[in-house]
Amino acid sequence: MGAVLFCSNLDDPEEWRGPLTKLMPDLDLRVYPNFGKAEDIDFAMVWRPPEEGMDQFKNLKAIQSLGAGVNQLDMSKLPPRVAIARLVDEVLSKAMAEFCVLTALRYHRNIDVHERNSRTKKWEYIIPRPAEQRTVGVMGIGVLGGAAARLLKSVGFKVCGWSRGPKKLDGVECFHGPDGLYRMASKCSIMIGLLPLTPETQGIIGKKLFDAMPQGSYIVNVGRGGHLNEADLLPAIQSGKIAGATLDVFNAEPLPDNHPFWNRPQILITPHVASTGGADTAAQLVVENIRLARAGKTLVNQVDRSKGY
Ligand code: NDP
Ligand code: OXD
Repeated sequence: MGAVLFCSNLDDPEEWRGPLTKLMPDLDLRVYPNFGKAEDIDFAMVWRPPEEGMDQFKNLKAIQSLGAGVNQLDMSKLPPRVAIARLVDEVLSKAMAEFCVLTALRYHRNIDVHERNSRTKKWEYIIPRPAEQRTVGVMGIGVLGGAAARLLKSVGFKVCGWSRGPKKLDGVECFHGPDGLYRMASKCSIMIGLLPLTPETQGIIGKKLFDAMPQGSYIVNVGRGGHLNEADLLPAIQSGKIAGATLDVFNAEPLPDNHPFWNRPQILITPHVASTGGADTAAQLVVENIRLARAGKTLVNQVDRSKGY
């Protein structure tokens, strides 16, 4: 039987070993870079592949991403025989939905303004509006965006969602396709980016989107840094078109000290913490995928490599 490689600069393999071996007692888990013979490896759990790539693993059948996103795997460098699966986990979905509601409510209830005012002893009464008068847009209504849209709805917001193909979500006004985004944007004063990063979605949060939104709107990007056209954000904030942005993901992480986004009162930076999965709950999926890969079957949550997500 083959061995499973664990390769991540972010995740602790020992947190996974217990839950995995409970479900698969004969699991041979090897942690990069101490994986022994490369030809033993037939399955890999990976956040970011090693610098030298995955070519040395000639018997690799499948990669289980340690994240919901897979862009960091650079699929173009992986042979077609290697199947890829995304991590889908209820803990991850719940945490992401919480983060989206938290950031939407922070803007909706003007907490960002009160935070700034409290630093300068400014007593400014801003009349709170009911959530029902606010429309929040979610770009990407898959597993995570769908969970976020449902929780936003339960708080009382009007919710719109955007996807690649047509979709129905209870109580959510759904849009799809390139034109659909800008039709949706005209209704939304808070926009949450929860897309996978692909050539089609690169730079999609930029001037064209900001221009389509109402004056004084808010942006929340929790997808990937590459979705934001960074050069477009500061002028949009300067002009007041965008009143605030919460950014959790960046092209370069950690965000470099000299990056112009630091120290902007209208930008809240969080260090890629919108959501994380739990090894305890996700181990079930990983073990199922190890078994499926070894049996030559399609994985659960297998990525469509032609779509890139
Ligand atoms: P899914 O694959 O379940 O959903 C993706 C959604 O995006 C789908 O609705 C899909 O449309 C839509 N989409 C993809 N391409 C396009 C396009 N070109 N135009 C319009 N819609 C598009 O992904 P998840 O919800 O599980 O995850 C989304 C992303 O969240 C991940 O890829 C990752 O980058 C990010 N993430 C961030 C985390 C953080 O902590 N900040 C944590 C976890 C994930 P359709 O339904 O038609 O296919
Ligand atoms: C993920 C992430 O993709 O944490 O899961 O960003």
